[in-house]
Amino acid sequence: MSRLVIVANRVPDPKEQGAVAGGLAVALKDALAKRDAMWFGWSGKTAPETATTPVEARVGQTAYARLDLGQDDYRHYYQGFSNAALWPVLHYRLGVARFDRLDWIGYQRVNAAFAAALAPLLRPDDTIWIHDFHLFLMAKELRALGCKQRIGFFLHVPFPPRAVFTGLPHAHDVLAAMDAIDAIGMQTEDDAENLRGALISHGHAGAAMRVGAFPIGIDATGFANLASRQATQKEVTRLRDSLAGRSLAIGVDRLDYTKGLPQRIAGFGALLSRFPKHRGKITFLQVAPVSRGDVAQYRALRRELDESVGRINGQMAEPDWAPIRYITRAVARPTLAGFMRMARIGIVTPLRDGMNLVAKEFVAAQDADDPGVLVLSRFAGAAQEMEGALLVNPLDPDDIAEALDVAMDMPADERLDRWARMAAIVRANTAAVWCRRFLAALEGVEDVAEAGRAG
Ligand code: ADQ
Repeated sequence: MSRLVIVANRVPDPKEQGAVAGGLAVALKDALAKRDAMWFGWSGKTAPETATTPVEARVGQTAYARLDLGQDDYRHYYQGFSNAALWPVLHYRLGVARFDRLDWIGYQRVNAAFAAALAPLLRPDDTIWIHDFHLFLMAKELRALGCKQRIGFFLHVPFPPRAVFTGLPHAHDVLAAMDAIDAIGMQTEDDAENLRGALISHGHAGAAMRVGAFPIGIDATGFANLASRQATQKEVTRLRDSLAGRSLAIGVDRLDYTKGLPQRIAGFGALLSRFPKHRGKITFLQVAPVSRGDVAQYRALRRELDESVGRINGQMAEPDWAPIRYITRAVARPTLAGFMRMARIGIVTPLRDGMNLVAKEFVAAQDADDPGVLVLSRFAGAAQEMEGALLVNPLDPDDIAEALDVAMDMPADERLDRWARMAAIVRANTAAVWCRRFLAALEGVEDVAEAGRAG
């Protein structure tokens, strides 16, 4: 089998893989166990200048080639065009986006620099799989250097309707770069349709034919085992004891403005004010470690959340009960799995999300004898698959409050029925299945859109 070259913005240090194994590394684990592979991308470190030659390492049959980013490139490519322009636009948030010509120039420069550093390492029969919005232009740059290998691309985040996407300066250049890709994977059929529409209206009908939906999954069995093993661990026992028999609702997100945290907090507040019978009966634990703390929009969000959590706790708390527990530090993954299993309600209400793996993790973590209820945003990709969830409009705190009220009162047989439907999907469409389906489309099947629908 040919070698698989995985290209991602961020490639963790192979020596630390066990500890911080990123989501993508987990999703690709099965594929990488079976064939030669190379990871290529940013090391996560900065240097005065972007390196031209990557630092190489090898662990088993997997090679790693990682580059440090120069300060200027970090600022314009990563913080600028990727995080301040593309991230909000792709999540339908034109009003939050910040555009600067220097950011676009930096984005082009880094995509070209990555291609130039990767090209000499390639073998003629490699299969190249590029991940996510940081690297939209890289396939085109590789082609310009003469690379003939198959190139696939997967977008982990949503793709908005054309009218939103074209608010991005240089949207046309981003779309044109997709001509160089053999298979373009999206999380949902809606995202795939949006991208096809944008490509066709900009005269790239050929690329539109190669777009398909490949919803990502998790290692469901692994996560379920992790969660049940944790049931007797110290942190989990401490939390259980502290609840004193109250129901737990849990939210787990990076602290990001796409995750709908202010509306979620308001929705929980509305539950307590509109349905007072739940006061003192439920505790909401939100874990949201700070991310991208050096970007202004993220600092403002943090202040807003600090204030609204404080206000609701101040108004509603009793001497022996605070309605919201809010943690902005990271919590270890096994502990989170144990917390999820204990929760009566999982609250996953992003304003937009490509998939949202927390929704699937919450389902996988449940105890099959007494499962909890998932309250899920209709605007997360996961909503397409999780029809057993209580679907809500994440912008509407009253809708969230009403769903939480239903979840609190839901009889055991309905909980079980809804959960079983979701669990069957989470177990069937795992990370390994996702990976196999995308690679089959990239390496074999001619019609990517058809391969996407077949799944
Ligand atoms: P993210 O935006 O990072 O991913 P998500 O899908 O929820 O969002 O994945 C996050 C992962 O990190 C999950 O495995 C989760 O358990 C973990 N995580 C989240 N919050 C955490 C916390 N507080 N502490 C510890 N771990 C935490 C992007 C897209 C998503 C898409 C994924 C995968 O934005 O829509 O589902 O890629 O394609």
